[in-house]
Amino acid sequence: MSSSQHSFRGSSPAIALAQRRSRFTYRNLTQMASYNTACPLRVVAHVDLDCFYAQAEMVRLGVPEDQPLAVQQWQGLIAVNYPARAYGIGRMCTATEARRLCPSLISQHVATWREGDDKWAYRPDAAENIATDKVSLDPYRLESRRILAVIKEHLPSHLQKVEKAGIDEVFLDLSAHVHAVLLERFPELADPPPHGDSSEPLPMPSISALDWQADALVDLDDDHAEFDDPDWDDVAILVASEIVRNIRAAIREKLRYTCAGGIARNKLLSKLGSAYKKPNQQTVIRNGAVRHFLSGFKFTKFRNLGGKLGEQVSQAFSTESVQELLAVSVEQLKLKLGDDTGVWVYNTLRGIDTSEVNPRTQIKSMLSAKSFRPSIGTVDQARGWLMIFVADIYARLVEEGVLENKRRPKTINLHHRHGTQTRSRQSPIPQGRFLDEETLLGLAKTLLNQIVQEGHIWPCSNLSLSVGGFEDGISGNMGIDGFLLKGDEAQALNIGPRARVEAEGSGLPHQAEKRRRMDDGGIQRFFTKKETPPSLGSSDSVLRENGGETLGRRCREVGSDGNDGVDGPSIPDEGAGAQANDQKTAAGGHPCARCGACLEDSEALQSHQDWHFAKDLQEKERGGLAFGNQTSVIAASPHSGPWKTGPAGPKRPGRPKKTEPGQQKLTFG
Ligand code: TTP
Ligand code: CA
Ligand code: CA
Repeated sequence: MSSSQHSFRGSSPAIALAQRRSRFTYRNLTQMASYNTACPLRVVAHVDLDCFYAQAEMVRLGVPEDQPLAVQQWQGLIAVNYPARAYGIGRMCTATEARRLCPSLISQHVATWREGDDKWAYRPDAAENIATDKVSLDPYRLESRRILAVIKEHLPSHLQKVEKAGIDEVFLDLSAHVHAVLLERFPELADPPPHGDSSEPLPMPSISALDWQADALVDLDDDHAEFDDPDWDDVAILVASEIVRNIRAAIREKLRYTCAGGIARNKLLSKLGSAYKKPNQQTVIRNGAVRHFLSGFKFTKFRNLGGKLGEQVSQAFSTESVQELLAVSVEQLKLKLGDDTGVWVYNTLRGIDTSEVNPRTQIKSMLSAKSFRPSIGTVDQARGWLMIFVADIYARLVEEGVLENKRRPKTINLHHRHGTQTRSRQSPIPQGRFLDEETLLGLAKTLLNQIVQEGHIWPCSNLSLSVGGFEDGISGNMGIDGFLLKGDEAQALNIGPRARVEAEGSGLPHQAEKRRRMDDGGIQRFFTKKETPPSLGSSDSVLRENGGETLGRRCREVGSDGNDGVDGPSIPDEGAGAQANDQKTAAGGHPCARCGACLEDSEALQSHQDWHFAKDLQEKERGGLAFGNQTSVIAASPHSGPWKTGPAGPKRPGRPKKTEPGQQKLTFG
């Protein structure tokens, strides 16, 4: 990376430095290079786009930066830019309320698929056509990929560890990259340790002051002082901060997007950091500032502590405050929460998180669905929707590498609702030949015919199509050329028009972007954002499992905590959503017996229950997998790094075994 020695100033006299030793060892330095998650010099960044969909629309439409703009979905808002937030507009507002608050607001409706049309498009009348349209998030996915590509371009190819953690966010483990920069800038670090003993402390950094430039630098804890000489963890985080600043500048310059960054020693802290100062800023949390930084938070804002677990903890200890919970001993936590969870919570409150930044995010299944209001009543209508679902799913299969035969699904499911009755049919997807859009559509129609033959299936209030059982392709058996289909070849193989656009437009070989399994620490599988059941007015949904696109239904619809979007709104997770809805149930409405969500009317309740149904199907499909390894951290060991990992994951109370819920995302499009 480009050297910016100017960041380091005020070198201390070498003799004095030689006598002082770092808190870190040669072994710690080596651990950085291997992305050891227990390495005390680890550096992780989180980058999150500002008001992402809103920026995507601003860029697409060439809207001036100070123009208030919101992205509308039917009558609601799903993203609000910062100029519009200044008028008090947030995701809680309806489009009408928002225009009242700011008459000059541009309220751009998301693109939609339309019944009878085989492409998504931006349509001026989309908001009024909830019955015939289905939201398409493809434009944002495309931008998301371009942003990811810029990020990767700005990291050395052999030293990158990037996890796409949502449609507009990534985690970067910068440890190995920073390690390389440190060796370049401080050649003394390349010397062998005294006596060949890697547990020897490193020499102190040959600098005494760090120039943090304009970053939001979180104040140090009381027992640390700004005038203390920096140690290697500070220098590492400074270098990481430079890298992030460069990446943000590149995204800005090449694609015109602003984003926020958080730089710290792990995912937990870096994610809190990126949300700390928005828009267009980056926050650095040095190790010496962690306690101070965290003490001001409610722990329910922490990654993985927002849902049921957070709720359980706050009930058990009658507080949501990190500060207050710090007084609770690990024994007490274990007593109330179980051993693993207790230890995990104890560490999390102290900013300890050894979960991996994991570039592998393999999709397990994809679902495209629509609830009909009014219901549909003919086979032709249903077939029209199947075409849309297939186009929607196929576009994502292309992203997954289906054209290169890298990954493909094994099964296809159709789910149909008539009144209170739900039917579903599944069929295998023939393997051994190229999977195209027409094949999928043919299979979907066959499934529909099977349902139709049963009779008494109209009117239909919900249809959903899903593919699952993803498998890696057989590319290992053939030369790579056999699978990288160029535009013409794709055409010859009768790939649908949409897929061709994707294949050509985005440069297929680049699409070979690896989707890898996200096998983050077990706790994450429990507690990261889950899909939220659609509720009031939710008319269509796309269920994905990829640890990637994080697209929730608007909070207010499931009873949010009143988040107005100003401070980085969160998608309500299962727990929070259900809780809020429980409270609303008392006030009337149509409660869901499964999760307590309170729906506006019986139709909305039905759609919502369809969601549960589709979800259950998917769960069943994934069945066998159990919780993965869980990182539990508490003991310090000078040789294995300050933290050690253990195998068992915390048990989620009262829930059946579930696989990798951290990867499940629901897109209500
Ligand atoms: P976020 O990153 O949560 O929010 P944001 O990017 O709009 O704003 P911020 O500057 O605070 O980060 O979500 C990313 C995108 O995901 C958002 O632009 C729109 C979509 N989204 C929904 O569709 N529904 C939701 O409830 C949320 C939270 C996001
Ligand atoms: Ca964002
Ligand atoms: Ca985000």
